[in-house]
Amino acid sequence: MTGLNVQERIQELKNLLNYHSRKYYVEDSPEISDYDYDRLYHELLDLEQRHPEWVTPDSPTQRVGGQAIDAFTKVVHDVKMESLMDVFSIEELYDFDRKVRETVSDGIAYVVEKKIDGLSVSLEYENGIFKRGSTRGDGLVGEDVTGNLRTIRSIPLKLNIPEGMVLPVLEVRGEVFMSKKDFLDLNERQEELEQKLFANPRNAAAGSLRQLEPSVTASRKLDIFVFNIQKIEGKTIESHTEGLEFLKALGFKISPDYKLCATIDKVVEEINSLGELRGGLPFETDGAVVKVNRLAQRELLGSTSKAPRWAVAYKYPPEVKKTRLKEIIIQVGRTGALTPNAVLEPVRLAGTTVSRATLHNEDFIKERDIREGDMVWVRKAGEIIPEVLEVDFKERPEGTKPYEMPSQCPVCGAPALREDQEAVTRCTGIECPARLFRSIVHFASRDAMNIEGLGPAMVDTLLEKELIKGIPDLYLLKNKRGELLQLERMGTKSVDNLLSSIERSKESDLSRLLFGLGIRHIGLRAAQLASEHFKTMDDLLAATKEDIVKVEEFGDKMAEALADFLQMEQTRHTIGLLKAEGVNMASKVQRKTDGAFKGLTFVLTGTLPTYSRAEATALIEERGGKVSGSVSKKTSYVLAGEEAGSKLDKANELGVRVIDEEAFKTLCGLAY
Ligand code: 0OX
Repeated sequence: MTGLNVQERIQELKNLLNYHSRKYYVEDSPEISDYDYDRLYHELLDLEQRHPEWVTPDSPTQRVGGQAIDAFTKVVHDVKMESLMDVFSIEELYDFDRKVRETVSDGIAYVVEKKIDGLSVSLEYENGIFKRGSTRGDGLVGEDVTGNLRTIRSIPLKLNIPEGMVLPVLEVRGEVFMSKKDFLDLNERQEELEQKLFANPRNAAAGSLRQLEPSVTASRKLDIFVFNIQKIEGKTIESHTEGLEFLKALGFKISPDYKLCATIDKVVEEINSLGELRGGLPFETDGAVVKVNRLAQRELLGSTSKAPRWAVAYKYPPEVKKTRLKEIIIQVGRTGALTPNAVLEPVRLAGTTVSRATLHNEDFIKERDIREGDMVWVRKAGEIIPEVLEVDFKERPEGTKPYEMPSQCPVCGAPALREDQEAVTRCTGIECPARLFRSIVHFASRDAMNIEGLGPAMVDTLLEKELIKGIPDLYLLKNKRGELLQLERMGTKSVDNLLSSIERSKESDLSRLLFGLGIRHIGLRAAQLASEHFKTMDDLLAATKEDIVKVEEFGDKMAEALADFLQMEQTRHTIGLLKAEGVNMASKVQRKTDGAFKGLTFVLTGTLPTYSRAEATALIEERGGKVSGSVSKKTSYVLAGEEAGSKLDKANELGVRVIDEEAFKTLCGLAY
């Protein structure tokens, strides 16, 4: 292709992609498949990489900014981003209408819109090109989040300005939000990764938009509805509806199904019907916004210091209903947590028919004495997930029994146990299909089998594509090289690295394997002690609880947990398969009784900069030293890393020497 041809093709691709992106994200009516879209996208990416001089900010490839920004720059809003006055009753709506009429006497019409529960942003365009976007902040000063807003597919980077029109300045306002489904999916992922959960879609949207790393925002599936022109030069607009239609034609996704109402009675009717509908919508609405339609009338009405006098937000009361709780069933989540759910006599609640509600956990049920057969009050918490509030004890039928959590996982039949300090009951089956994700992530982790490239995201993909159904399947992945190469972002090099890391893990010490099986109460150190004591997996499998309790530092609880786990059919099946694939089943640690550290006892605490606990322990034991779990006067050294806790205090108290990793390396003869 000649230079000119390349430039033309780039322009053509940009136009095509912007067009299809709008069809998909704004109009919800795609004309081409995702596959074809991706192909066009990659063609553009490729051409731009070869000709960076032709990359422009309106290119669809510029949506995911790779660079992190240090902090957000402040943006002073030229036109104040006002807030809305809230009303909570129909009477107050009539008051609002009366006040409007005191100033504007004739030809009043209102627009009723859904009030989207997200966060308000301003988008600035110059000659149709998206230049800057910011959060509302306090209405006068917000934060520059342009890079993050660029990742939202329904924000046009370039507007469809009609032929012959010049639009030097356009600033619009809209609400960035996350759909209910994407919010639930995000929280599920957050839980798996042991990250903080978001309380509601609004928080999730706000947290995702105010990220320093735009690629994180890009992964969060945000969306926007635009509902106001803040500033415009190049076109006169006379009414809100005209403005909305103009914005739609420019390529914005506008406030959906807004309604023009000639009277306040019609407004009330519309609000009531929206109230019926809203629970069933894919996104959260916390009310309805009523706005005077004509802009000249808005001018006359003006604003108070807080909000415009020409608009009001009606807030829906949360709905609560009483219904029969027919049965309590158990759902097993991907972390193995058993969550009790109420099966209800179906009831209409905030726009949907509710027949299930969460009961959270055992304590929630016990504290409220919720029983099968009870009449219960139900509400939608955060308007999404229905929850049982309380029992109407007056209506309790005869013969109900207090609820007991099951002692077995309903999915796989393995024992389900609740730890002392925890609220949740968890399945303990290593092969349980419900908790497979967590089991595999742990198995592959650094202190376990240390399989590089097999983090949570990769495990998720492998399970989703059904390339693995259990831990032992990891060792069969070498026969699925072709399928692995088809995965997103998996080139030859990464596939080969992953496969060789899996192969290498077969040689891991028995202690790593034991730790990797994820047994209750058996941490890294316990796994090391047990594996050194029994030497082989076969001997461990033959051991009774009484044999196991003899392991150094083992208490009753640990011995019982390990013995129970090793007796489970699922455990034996998995171990059998791992053995058949050639995974090492023996301890390789030869404890030296002499060496540089002979007679020395070390205690490890905190996180070391480079060594894992397992690595530091191995270095000590190779030199004939001992690692102990608690500090005493007999301790020779405390090896302390970051966030070292009470062990460090104890060492200082007893005058035990504390060393860091550098000093430890020197002691080991590993420093240069
Ligand atoms: C919403 C929403 C918010 C424009 C001027 C004052 C309030 N969350 O859906 N705000 C507005 O209007 C602004 N409209 C909405 N639909």
